[in-house]
Amino acid sequence: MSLHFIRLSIAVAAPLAIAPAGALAAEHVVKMLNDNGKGEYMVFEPSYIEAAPGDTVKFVAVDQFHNAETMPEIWPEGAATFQGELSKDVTLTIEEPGVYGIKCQPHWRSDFTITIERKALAMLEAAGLDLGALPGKLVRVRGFIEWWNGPMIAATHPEQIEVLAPASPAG
Ligand SMILES: [Cu+2]
Repeated sequence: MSLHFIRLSIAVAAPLAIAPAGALAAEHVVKMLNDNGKGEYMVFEPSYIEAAPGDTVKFVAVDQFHNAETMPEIWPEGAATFQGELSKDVTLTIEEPGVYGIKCQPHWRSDFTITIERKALAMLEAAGLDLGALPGKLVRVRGFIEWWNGPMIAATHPEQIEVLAPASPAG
C-alpha cells in the first residue's frame, strides 16, 4: 500500500526564468487538527498546497499533540529539512521546486492498521492466534474499513483474522 495518511503534500513549481524582482511571497496556513468536521481525524487542513519558491507554510497548532516534519522519502533534493515540536507552530520556507511530503510524527501511518481491543485479544489468543508470530506472515483480515489515521479495521472476533501461509514464490 502506498503512503497516505496524516500527510501534507506541497507541490512547488519551478521558478520562472524571469521572476519579477520582489514578487510577494505568499504565506500558506495549515491547521493541525484533531477533527476537521468532515469525518477525518488527526489531519492537516488543507492536506494539499501548491506553492512557489519563497512562499512560507505555517503549521498552526490549533489542537495539541501534533507536529509537522519532513518525510525524507518525499522531499526535494537539497531542500532544507525541518522538524516541528509537538503542539508548537512551525513555519517552513519553500526554497526548491519539487514535492514536499510532511507528516505528523505521532499520527502518521504508512500502511493499513488493524486494531484489536484488549477483550478481543483474549478471544484471539483463546482461538490459537499468536500475534507475536505474525510478522512476515500473509494475513487476511475481514471487516469494515474505517478511517482513523488512515484505513483501519477493528478486529473484534477471531474469525476476522486468517493467517495464510507465507507467500511462496510464484511458480
Ligand atoms: Cu498529529
